[in-house]
Amino acid sequence: MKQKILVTRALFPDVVDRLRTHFDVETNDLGRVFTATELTERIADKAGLMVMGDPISRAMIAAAPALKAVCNMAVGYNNFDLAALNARGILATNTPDVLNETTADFGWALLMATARRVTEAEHYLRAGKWQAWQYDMLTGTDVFGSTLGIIGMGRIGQAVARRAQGFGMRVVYHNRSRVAPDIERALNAEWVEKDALLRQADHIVLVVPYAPASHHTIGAREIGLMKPTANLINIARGGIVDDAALIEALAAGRIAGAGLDVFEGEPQLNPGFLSLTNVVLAPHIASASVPTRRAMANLAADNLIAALGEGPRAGNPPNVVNPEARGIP
Ligand code: 8YV
Repeated sequence: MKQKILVTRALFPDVVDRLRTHFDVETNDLGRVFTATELTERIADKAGLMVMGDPISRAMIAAAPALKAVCNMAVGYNNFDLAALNARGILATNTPDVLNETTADFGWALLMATARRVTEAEHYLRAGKWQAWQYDMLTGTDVFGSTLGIIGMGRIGQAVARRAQGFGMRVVYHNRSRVAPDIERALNAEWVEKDALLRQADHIVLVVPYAPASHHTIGAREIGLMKPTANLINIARGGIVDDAALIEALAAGRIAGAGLDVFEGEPQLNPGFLSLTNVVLAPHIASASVPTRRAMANLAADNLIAALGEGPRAGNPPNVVNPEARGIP
């Protein structure tokens, strides 16, 4: 008899078909995400889950006695209660690397759109406000030749830094630990303290994973250190930035602008963002290119197939994030 798995959200049909060759697959055909209660009920008899960022809580894990693997279609995995998974010996996996370049591209899309006020310009045009060329119409900040500050120099941070070379930028970064000297040299990137980065950078890109220690990495104090002409870009996670403090600073013109793909409490967002003109807002789409989403889906499926003991990597999925869970019966 095939093991039972749940795919929590709509997915490429061919990837679901691939999973069906291995498992008895339950899908979500509701046209919306499961509520926590629905998810708890549905995972009760499952051996594995393919999850698209859905919170998997201690209570859900406790209600799923057969669960052996939870496989996120995402590189971030702060939606998992890892301590609860570890205690039960349940493997958790993510989808690293396959989204680095696409996510970095989108960071740059937000950076460019914010610095050069692209969405504001389009709204201006659509509203019929364009009467004549004016020397100060929609003037923004320069990207070429400016200083880029990257907070979080992991795989995606490095992909963001690589692109800066074409823009003749000075690159400073902050990370808990410095990256290897050869990588620093190749990226032409200099490690600096966080406060120094905040003071020096013209454009700041956030690419740190969410954890209690990174909660509100950027709050009122940090925004206060930024240049009044600086732009803040968040392609990491909601919760890395104190959204209320950011809204206040943007409204008061204490910094120039922000480009945001992620929000505290998303998909709800602080309504204060909606009345600001100096923000570019996106609904968590940094990894959303078709090839990348296909690669993420297939990698999450590879992980699930291997985690549940099928295929060439049986029992040894490529992207385990909690090796502590191994060996716990
Ligand atoms: C995912 C992401 O699309 O990979 C991540 O960590 O934030 C996105 O690429 C999203 O989390 C849904 O799983």
